[in-house]
Amino acid sequence: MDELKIRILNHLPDTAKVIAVSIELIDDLPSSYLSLQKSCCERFYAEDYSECIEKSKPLLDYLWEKLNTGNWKDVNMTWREAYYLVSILKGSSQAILATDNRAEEKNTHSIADAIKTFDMGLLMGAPILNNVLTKLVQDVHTCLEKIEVSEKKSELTSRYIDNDKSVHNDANQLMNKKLKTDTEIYKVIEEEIKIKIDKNKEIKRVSCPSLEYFSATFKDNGTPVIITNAINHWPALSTRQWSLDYIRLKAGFRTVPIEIGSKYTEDNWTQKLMTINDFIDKFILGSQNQTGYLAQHQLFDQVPELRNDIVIPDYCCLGNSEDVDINAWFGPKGTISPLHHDPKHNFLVQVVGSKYIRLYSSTENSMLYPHDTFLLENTSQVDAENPDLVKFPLFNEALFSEAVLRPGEMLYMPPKYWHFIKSLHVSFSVSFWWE
Ligand SMILES: O=C(O)CCC(=O)C(=O)O
Repeated sequence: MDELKIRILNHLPDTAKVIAVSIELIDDLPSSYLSLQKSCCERFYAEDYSECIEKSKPLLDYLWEKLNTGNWKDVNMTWREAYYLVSILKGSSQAILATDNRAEEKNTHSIADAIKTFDMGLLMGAPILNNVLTKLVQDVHTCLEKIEVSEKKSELTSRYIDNDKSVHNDANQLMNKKLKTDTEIYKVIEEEIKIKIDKNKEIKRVSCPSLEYFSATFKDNGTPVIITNAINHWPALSTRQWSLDYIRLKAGFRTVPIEIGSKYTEDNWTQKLMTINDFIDKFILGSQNQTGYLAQHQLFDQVPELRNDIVIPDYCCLGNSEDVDINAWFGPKGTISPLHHDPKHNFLVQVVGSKYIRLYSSTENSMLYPHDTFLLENTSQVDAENPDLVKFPLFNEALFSEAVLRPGEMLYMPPKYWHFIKSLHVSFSVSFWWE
């Protein structure tokens, strides 16, 4: 697999450039740190990868402390850039050693470890050197994909040779059937789980309106709407339909933040970093008694291959289309986003599974009891599913609209529109916030 080493080295600038960048990161870093960082760079370019990894550990530990002290927004950019740089060196060394058949350390480093190191650099660091980590991690993940696919093929072949038909009952295959983007199937399941939408309150659906019609009728009036037949061309819904297997293939070894707990307003709610494979195994296929949700994460900046499967809705050009925040929302049945509002226009696109949506206009504010703390002032204190009417007596008087959002549908929410959202199946949605 020298091929991977060549690809990695091709992405990286030469020694002198990296050392120069490393020396520029002088702000607020002690000289002992800087000399160790320089020596870590030198070991990398001397192809002494195991020594480079050894030297990277105290550097990353030191920076980790710095990054986790105080408020994230106040963290010194130099520390984040240094974290990014050392992650490049450590992750590249791990990947090279893991794929070098001659290296004695081969067995102690895995490609999955390298991907984790790169992702930590992407999540915690600040990009330098043309954001080279995104290219490195993509190449290394592709290399792992190839190994996985060939191992899976040989596993399947040997299972067929054993004449073991149980391969067809593989849990993933069952899940993939459930993830079919077939609206009829979802309607049946909704009936089974007794979701009854009051027709008088149902959010209006419009089939692929023109920009002018959408703008005049919905955007300018601050009226929510579900747009149908506008995104059928997305690869995620057509040529490269998203399924658990597909997501594992493209991003299974990537590390992402997972929200754990029934909702972010609960005291026991927390966040953990884990790979998408672990998240799927534990929280989607497994029987965890806690809910895990990959929520509001800029997954598509992290995994450009998945970004290629989606398209920014044309309607976003009514705002500044250069500045659209795209977030992934991937989780099991039963994830809840408590009643809250956001400052921007939003298209919430349903790719897999369906979600119950309930909306309130800001005219209802006084009956929705927003929290009075700064961090939660956009969130209602009321549990929309089981409101405590003694504490919040006006809640049931607030007017709302509701719907079940199905695959291929796109919900438009004007800025400051209150929304409560609950997934009815394993679900993957993509939101586009724009101004
Ligand atoms: O789908 C969800 O769970 C929440 C989505 C949301 O709150 C948003 O897009 O602003």
